[in-house]
Amino acid sequence: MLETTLAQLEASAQERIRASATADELEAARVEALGRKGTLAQLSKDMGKLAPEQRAATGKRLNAVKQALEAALEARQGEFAGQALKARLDAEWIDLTLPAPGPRPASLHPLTEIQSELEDLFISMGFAVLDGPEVETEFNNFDALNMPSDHPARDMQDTFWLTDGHLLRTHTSPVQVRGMRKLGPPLRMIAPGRVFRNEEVDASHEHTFYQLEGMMVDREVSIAHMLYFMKTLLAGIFKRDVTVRLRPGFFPFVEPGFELDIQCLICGGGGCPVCKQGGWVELLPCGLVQPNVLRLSGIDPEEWNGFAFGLGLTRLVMMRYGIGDIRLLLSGDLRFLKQF
Ligand code: FA5
Repeated sequence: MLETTLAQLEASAQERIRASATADELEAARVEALGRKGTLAQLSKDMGKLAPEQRAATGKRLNAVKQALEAALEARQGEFAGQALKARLDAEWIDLTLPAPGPRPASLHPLTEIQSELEDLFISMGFAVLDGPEVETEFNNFDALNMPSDHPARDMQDTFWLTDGHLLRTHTSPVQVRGMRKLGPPLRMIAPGRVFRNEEVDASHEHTFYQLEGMMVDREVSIAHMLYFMKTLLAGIFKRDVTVRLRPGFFPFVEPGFELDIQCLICGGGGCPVCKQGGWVELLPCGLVQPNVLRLSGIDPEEWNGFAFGLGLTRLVMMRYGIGDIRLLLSGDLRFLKQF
């Protein structure tokens, strides 16, 4: 009786194993036949009811069925694994004889591109391009620009101080100081470069960004001269009319001082995260050089005067290309960079 059931069970389990089309179906067949609560387990329990002389023979037979089913399962699992491997190899197949795609065309980073356009423009107007160190002395970054240690204006630029008393320059203005001392008047210079501020980062503020300083020292320099150069700068970059506004601005190293803002080109002035919903972007602070600044760098303010400006180069790049988040510029993300 048990013998017949065992034979039927083996036949139907073998059939299920053969017929399983997926690894899941195969597993279900295994659980049904060989699982802890499966049919074979049930049969071994029933063996207890047999006469002792029958028990040994049936036990042997039961083991043989179990082994046969395990072997069939393993074989079928092997077939599935083989099929999966073949599918993967077919999908990953590469024709090594095809020609290589060749080097990707490279392009300049948009910051580098605009910086060199501005350098060319100012060189054509007789300006020297100066470079200064990113690690500066406190004196060049602040004191020589009419900001002694107790001056509240220092707080406007959150500073990364180094342990030896130096700092990461907070603006490119210390290169004015280096330029005045090295070249003396008359002087026309620009100084593009990286600056650092310990600031909260958002869509329009980075802790590391680029400025381009400009300075002219000569006899009888006026605000009209300053405006001429700044307008030329904007026309050179935007090559179209942009709406600007000039308002009073305070910087201890210029007097009078101005802020030149540009109507936001991301939103057209309607308000967005870049202009903090205000419609205007601070771009180009400027003014006539404060006489103390000239004096501190050995230039007689009775004889010479000048103007200076500090362009937010990173923001200018954002305006020119319509980049809605400053963080993209230094992200190194090729999907972003490939657009330029
Ligand atoms: C200055 O740094 C002055 N040295 C500029 C100056 C030079 C004024 C010469 C007068 C004469 P300000 O802190 O406003 O000023 O920064 C100048 C420009 O840098 C801003 O208008 C803005 O465009 C840009 N800027 C400032 N902070 C950030 C920042 N965290 N991320 C990106 N751009 C910034």
